[in-house]
Amino acid sequence: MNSCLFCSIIKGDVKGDIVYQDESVVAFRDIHPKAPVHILIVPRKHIATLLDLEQGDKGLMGDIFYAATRLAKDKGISEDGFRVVLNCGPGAGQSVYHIHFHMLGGRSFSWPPG
Ligand code: DGP
Repeated sequence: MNSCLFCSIIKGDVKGDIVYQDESVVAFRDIHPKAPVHILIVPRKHIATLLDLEQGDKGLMGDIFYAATRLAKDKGISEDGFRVVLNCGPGAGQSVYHIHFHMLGGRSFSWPPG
């Protein structure tokens, strides 16, 4: 998946402001932040969309949410609250086809999202 932007960030071929990594997950700051804290949490494994998840990826999703809890505490947004969002497909606004969770915090959020 040489043409995948997030695979390139994970490999270090494209610069990313990495704030967390473990054996299965990498998290880096979004280049166009929509909140004071806006971090993208991605699996090292290339998975294009949520619909491409396989049975063997179920544990990986737990790894991602565990990383989110670590990051929330580390970045000081756990007390006030934060949002974790995944966009799947063009109608939801997905623009990078390597599955990623947006972690947003540091301000209030309205519901429903736009
Ligand atoms: P989505 O629209 O859900 O696919 O979100 C993709 C996000 O990726 C968007 O918020 C902007 C971010 N993004 C795009 N290009 C780059 C990049 O080169 N570096 C970083 N850190 N983020 C990027």
